[in-house]
Amino acid sequence: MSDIADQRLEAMRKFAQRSLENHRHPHIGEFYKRCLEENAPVFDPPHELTENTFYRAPRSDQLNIADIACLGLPMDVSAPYHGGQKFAPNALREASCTHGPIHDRWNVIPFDMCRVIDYGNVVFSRPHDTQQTVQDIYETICEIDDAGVVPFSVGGVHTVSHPVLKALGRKEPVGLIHIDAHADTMAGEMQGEELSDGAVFRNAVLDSGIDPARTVQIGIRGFATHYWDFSYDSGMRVITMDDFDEMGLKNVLAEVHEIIGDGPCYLTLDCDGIDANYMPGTQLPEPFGFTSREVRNLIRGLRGLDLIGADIVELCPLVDVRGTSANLMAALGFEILCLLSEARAERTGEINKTHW
Ligand SMILES: [Mn+2]
Repeated sequence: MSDIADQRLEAMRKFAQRSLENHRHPHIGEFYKRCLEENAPVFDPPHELTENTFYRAPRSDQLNIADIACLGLPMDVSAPYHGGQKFAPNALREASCTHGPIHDRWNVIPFDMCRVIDYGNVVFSRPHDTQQTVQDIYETICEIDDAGVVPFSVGGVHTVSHPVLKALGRKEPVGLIHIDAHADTMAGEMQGEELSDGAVFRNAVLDSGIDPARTVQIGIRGFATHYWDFSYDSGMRVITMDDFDEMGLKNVLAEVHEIIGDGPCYLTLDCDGIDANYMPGTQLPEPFGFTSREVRNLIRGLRGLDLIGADIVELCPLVDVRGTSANLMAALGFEILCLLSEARAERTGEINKTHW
């Protein structure tokens, strides 16, 4: 072999020895070293995990030493078609172990910006009682918010977002980015229930949780569109799936940023906003929706907004197909965790590391 070839091979051998501690992005190397020191499981292969938590965050109920609380809201009542959404938090914990801890485009590490915890699942006092379950969620989110902690909730049916927003909007109604096939603003009762997953955002407006003038609903389509007069009457911006196709992502994002502005806002992601073929695991899968990349890029485009909380709802593992829906939601959930971490760091000027 020639000298030059030898030298090249020698260089390749050196590259091949580079370990994660010595990553070409120094902050990744530092994070990896810290995880080794703290026995943090975030780089462990999934088959070695004995306990699943959201994105392998430490399990804790100590809000006084947390910045972001990931929690399960396993609400299974008030949906029109079928239940099973209560299994979503645990399915998402399991699916989340192959997502993160480093954002693959921005190299952002939420655990290096915020103290992230898995706060567990809320235990409902009367799980078949819609009113009481909504009240239990409201009280839990008030506690989290009073502690200055950002809630990242995994439902449950979409009904959970109403008490969350009622709690977060206590001082002032917040802005809302709502990704969904359905606007969920229907008037009156659904199957005898005012607090249904079809009326979440009407109820959130009436309880001063959200400001309709700072609300954008994106991806709206399908069989129930005649129910959404309240969205238009109250001044929400409804961007249907057809609008999205005609406007394109760039223009949609420009409008979202203009409507939401600098004020506090919340992101709610109903998984049926995503096309039924990418998202079979939900109660009302809707065709003609977002592809997985479209919805990811839409969420990424929310970077810079002052997000004070978020949720993922309506995942139903009982009708999922080989875990594809849970896997996609877990991937999108990590995108959201990155946004929440950046927004909190920016808002407070604080950088706190998660410790295991
Ligand atoms: Mn919904």
